[in-house]
Amino acid sequence: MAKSYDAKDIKVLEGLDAVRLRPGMYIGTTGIKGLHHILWEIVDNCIDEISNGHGNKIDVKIHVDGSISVEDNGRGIPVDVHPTLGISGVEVVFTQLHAGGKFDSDNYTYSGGLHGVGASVTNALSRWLVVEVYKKGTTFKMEFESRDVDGKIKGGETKYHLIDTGQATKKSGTFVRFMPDDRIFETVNFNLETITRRLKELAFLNRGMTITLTDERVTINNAPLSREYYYEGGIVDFVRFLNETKSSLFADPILLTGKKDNITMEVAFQYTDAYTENIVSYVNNIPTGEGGTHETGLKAALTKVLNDLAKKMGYLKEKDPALMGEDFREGLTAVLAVKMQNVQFEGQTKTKLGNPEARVAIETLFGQELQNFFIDQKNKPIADAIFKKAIMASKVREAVRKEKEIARQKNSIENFNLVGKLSSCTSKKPELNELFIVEGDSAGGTAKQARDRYFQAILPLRGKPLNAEKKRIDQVLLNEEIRTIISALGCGIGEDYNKEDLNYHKVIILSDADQDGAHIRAILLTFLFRYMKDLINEGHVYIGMPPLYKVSKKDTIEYAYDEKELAAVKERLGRGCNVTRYKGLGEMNASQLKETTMDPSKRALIRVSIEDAAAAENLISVLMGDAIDPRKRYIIEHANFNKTDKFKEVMG
Ligand code: TTJ
Repeated sequence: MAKSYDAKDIKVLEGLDAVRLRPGMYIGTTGIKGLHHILWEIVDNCIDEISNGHGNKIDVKIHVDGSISVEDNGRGIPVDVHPTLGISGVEVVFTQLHAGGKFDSDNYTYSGGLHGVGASVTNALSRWLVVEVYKKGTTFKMEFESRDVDGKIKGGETKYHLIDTGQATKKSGTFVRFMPDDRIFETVNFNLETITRRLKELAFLNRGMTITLTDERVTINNAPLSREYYYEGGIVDFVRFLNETKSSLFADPILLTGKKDNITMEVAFQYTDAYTENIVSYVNNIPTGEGGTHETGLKAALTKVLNDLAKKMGYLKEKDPALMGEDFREGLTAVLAVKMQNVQFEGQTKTKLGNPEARVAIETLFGQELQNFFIDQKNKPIADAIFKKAIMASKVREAVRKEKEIARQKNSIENFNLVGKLSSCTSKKPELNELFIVEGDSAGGTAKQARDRYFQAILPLRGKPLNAEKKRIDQVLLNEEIRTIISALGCGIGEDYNKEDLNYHKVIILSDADQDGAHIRAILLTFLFRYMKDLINEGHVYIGMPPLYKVSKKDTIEYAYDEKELAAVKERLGRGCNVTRYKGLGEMNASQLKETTMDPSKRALIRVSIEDAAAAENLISVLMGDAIDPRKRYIIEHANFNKTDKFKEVMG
């Protein structure tokens, strides 16, 4: 039976004024993040109500005047009068700090940690706020406003107390509309994409909820922009969404759930042929970007249970060494959603779960459920796929380890053999030095003639061994050219990467403007992304840009890097000019290559940047993966490095 709940249950801890005085104490910042925070304070109430089994729909609307409204179809905030405060439940919720059912663990099962400062904070920081409660066949209404009281601007003042408007309705629920105060916030411009992302996430995390978003500031075909999110599968659909651009190893994500010591766990996961892990975790719908105890428990159970099963089911022999956790997480996409009380956040951004009991509960629950899942014979094909992948990952790991060892030895003795193909430069100043990685021996030869041997080194890539479709990264790593790159750069790979040892501060990839060239470039970037991420992050990696066209007229020769430039050059030179399209680097002679591509005063380079690791991983998996459609899409959108983001180096 549901517990009775009315205005007297709402705990009152302190008054409101402090909020306007120190907004940062309550919402972190008065920037764009804080602005959205006061929206999430409202939305959280609706999520709580629906999670407790009352209602199934939330509608968020951004209005033309810049205000925003949120409506649910729950039971409606209590309208009866609070016995000691003598005001309605609605008035309590919006005027008393820390008031709200969520802090009463009898009526509300979980309390949030990130938000949870209460709707009164939203009210205090608004120009005005309107509430309607639909209940008992009628519409209740109350308004709040910001007001000048004795020369002091106050927020969340009662404009009029709760009234029964007499407006009949069959609806049940709560509607709140507010105007954030532009004297508090640096900006009051709600961001459509920020709100979209969070509402979609909430819809994934709360299976069966319908969440709509309307932005009346934006019209499409005379109708306001509107979006709707509803996921029957909840976090299973979330995993599907995360894996959309990847090739999964089995059709449907696995869902495992459980409850222990008042901690509930929901995990959905699926493996793809990618090499990275993607674990997304939440506590009480709050993202835990830095992970924490719940994730630790999940990983520990995954490693332990799968290792046990690997031996029991015969994927590993009794004497084989156990696989490592990372082997079982290669290609893993997982969403972990935990619900618990008294959440403690830690870490730099306070997005890391600290509660030790969460580790224990999740390790136990996930371990049990995972074991049960694989005991079921009909899941054998899934086990086959996972263990095959993990065993392959362990072999790659072993190969990488050996490779590092070899590289280390070579470094300590002499790396004469390995860098044999490298034409090094004479300067010993890494910050000046440039390494050109050039596709093909013949272009490499031309580049050698074209370079300034004082600071430009040339490493020709034969290309062939790299050129096969779908090379695994371990094979790439064993490739002799790649090994040459590693020893030429001198900075080590993976955890051994040390920027102090880097021999060249510009690493310039020079490949043909065709499919093969694009592929070699993608493989090199994949390699650098995975094993020398900081090299990219610190801006050392560049793509060289040979021109696509030569335009000549009598003694004049000009170059164009794309169609637009070609048109401009043709116009400048006028009638009777001769255009040739370069098919590859090999068609240029040394002086042409120097002039167009290598001479710092004339060339153009594209600096390879990683906006963030996630985007880069996507780029890599799109370019390297098996999922044909996303790859095609990607190439169509971003195909030609030569056309986009070109910049001329600024000469010092
Ligand atoms: C209803 O009665 C039982 C305990 O929960 C009560 C309640 O307050 N439910 C509730 C609050 N549903 N929705 C809200 C709510 C909705 C919005 C849009 C804003 C606020 C502050 C609360």
